[in-house]
Amino acid sequence: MGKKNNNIFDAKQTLTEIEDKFEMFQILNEEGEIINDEADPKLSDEELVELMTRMVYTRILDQRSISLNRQGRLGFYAPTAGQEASQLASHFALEKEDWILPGYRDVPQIVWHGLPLDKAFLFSRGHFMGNQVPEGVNVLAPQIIIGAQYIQAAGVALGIQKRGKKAVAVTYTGDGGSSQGDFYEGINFAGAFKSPAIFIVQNNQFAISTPRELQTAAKTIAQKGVAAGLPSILVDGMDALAVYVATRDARERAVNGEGPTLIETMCYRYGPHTMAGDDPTRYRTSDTDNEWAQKDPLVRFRKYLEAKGLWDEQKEEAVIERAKEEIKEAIKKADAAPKQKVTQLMENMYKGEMPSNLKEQYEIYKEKESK
Ligand SMILES: Cc1ncc(C[n+]2csc(CCOP(=O)(O)OP(=O)(O)O)c2C)c(N)n1
Ligand SMILES: [Mg+2]
Repeated sequence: MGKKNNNIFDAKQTLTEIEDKFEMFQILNEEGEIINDEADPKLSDEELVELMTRMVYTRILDQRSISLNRQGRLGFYAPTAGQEASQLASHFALEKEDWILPGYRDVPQIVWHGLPLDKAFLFSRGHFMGNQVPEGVNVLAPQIIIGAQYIQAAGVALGIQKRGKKAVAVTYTGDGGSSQGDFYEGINFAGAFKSPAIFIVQNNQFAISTPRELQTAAKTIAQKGVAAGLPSILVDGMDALAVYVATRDARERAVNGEGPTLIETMCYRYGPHTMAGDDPTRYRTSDTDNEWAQKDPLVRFRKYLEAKGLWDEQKEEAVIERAKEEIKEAIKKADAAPKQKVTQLMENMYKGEMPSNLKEQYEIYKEKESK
């Protein structure tokens, strides 16, 4: 019980009223049943199958990436299992001309946007060729600095706006990212300019080992958008249909000149933060893990599609086989890339004249590499 005070204005009530407005938007329940008919996007059978295919494929890509990392064949990797609906159903609402500004966990979205898989693997290895994006694929390199992509997205969206293009800039960060200064600056800037941006916060409950409850006093992350004047929504991030609709609507507003949206997707990462050695059992209980497993985005969508007669074991097996085959080919292609030279790294950084101290080092490496 708080101490009684003599406040004239009930600011606490204003806060409570705003916070209580953010109920979680859901269309498909855990049994795979539509519980919100009005919001059903009525995707075609083909689209439903495509979205399921991408989620199954990406779960396999995650498993293979973890295994390749353990074999020493990949470098940096941030697991994605549990976040497929959040990542791929939001991406499914986008168009080819839209720009994606991903965080380090958002490799699946940029792969489905057109980044060749072997390039994603080279990115993981820290190879500069992994960041050489083919012409016409509108993605930036995954951002490692937490939240920095939010400011960049505000800039890209402003560029799209100034050129009068019918496109959006979509960016992703995590619950932890929403505590960064860059997060607030990005949403505020885009809000002020009414730029066509979509800001997605994938709330997977943890920033490495820091739980969401310790991250912020805000009851939801979605409500943070209100302060910047953005339409904001809290959505069930394990529900592909809800994530799709929230993103589709945000895109429609953005290209119609109605400005940016903030979307919080409530989700969970099943694996460790990255493959660099954190142990989730030290900060999460298996009870919580199991609770979230019940909400699994693939299980739910599979049930929905099976009931419609659109999915079965054979279809799933075929996707898994194709994924494994393509991953094998892509890693082979990544292996065949020329070994990265230190001098190349430096040349890529400095188009013009290098500072003299680096120039000295450059000459040393050039000499070494020539042997
Ligand atoms: C500016 C900055 N500070 C700290 C870090 C170290 N760091 C890497 S990941 C991470 C947690 C981010 O959590 P969240 O935003 O919830 O994303 P998630 O990894 O859960 O997807 C931190 C603090 C960083 N990369 N950049
Ligand atoms: Mg997180």
